[in-house]
Amino acid sequence: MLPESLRERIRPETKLVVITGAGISAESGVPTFRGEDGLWRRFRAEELATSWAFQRDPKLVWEWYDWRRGIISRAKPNPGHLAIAELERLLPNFYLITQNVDGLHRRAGNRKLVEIHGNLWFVRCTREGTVTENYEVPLKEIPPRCRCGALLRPHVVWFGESLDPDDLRRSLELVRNCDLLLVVGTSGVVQPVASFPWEAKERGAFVLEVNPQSTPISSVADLSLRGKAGEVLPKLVEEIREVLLRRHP
Ligand code: BV8
Repeated sequence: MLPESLRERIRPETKLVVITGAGISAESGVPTFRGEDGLWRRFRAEELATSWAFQRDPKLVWEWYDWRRGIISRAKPNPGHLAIAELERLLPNFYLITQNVDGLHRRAGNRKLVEIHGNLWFVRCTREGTVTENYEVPLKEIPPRCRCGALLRPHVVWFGESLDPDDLRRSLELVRNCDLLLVVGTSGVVQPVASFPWEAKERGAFVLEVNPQSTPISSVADLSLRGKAGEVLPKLVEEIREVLLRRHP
């Protein structure tokens, strides 16, 4: 499956960065954003995942998050998630940047990761800013409130909001210094993560895309594997393990 130009880059010290999007959770039954299943009622994510929508109708926004939390609470990490957890065990210089807020990478065993758009199992007080874990499904009270009485909001990055500066700085540093960038299940539309493959490529990284569809990232990718993450990634990991064993016993 892998060309020699990639196999020769696979060594024990290879700096591998993985970027994932909603596509990797599709086989776990979690709706993607832009797939035909991306709509909730008649709303697009960009309409609900904003501070404006929350100010206007916090009940509606929380009903959407409660719906998503319900689906994700019944979902399990799939072979795609498990393959990425295996890569973290195989390569010491591994890091995962996920746009997904579903927490499935953590449940699959990844620890060296940044959830760059947040995690919907964490809530934040809109007055005090305190962040707490909340696994209540369904939520008893919608919209939920902090003990101080103020509204709680999902601890995620909404459209129009800036990413956590430390997460952004760290992610850019990793992407700009990696040997291999593996991009899985993202449509490459949402900034600033969508520009990361170009950051890596400009600094000589090999960019490998896994996606059944072509995306803007396909134009900068050295190789695009057209298939589902849950089917392609386990084979990819097997091939990487074999190269490591054969060439670096
Ligand atoms: C910001 C958390 C500073 C919430 C999310 C420049 C130009 C235009 C607009 C902008 C710009 N710069 C900034 C913006 C605004 C905006 C943006 O990019 N808008 C887009 C829509 C154009 N960006 C922001 O607002 C960011 N903040 O830049 O702050 C600033 C602020 C204002 C103005 C300027 C600068 C914040 C972005 C973060 C938003 N929060 N999530 C929540 O989830 O509730 S984004 C959310 O949507 C997800 O986290 C994810 O990132 C994104 C969805 O994208 P994907 O994950 O790629 O999923 P998608 O459904 O699109 O695609 C799935 C793919 O999987 C497909 O390609 C499909 O083929 C594939 N697939 C399907 N099945 C499988 C598969 N692949 C493999 N296996 C399968 N089985």
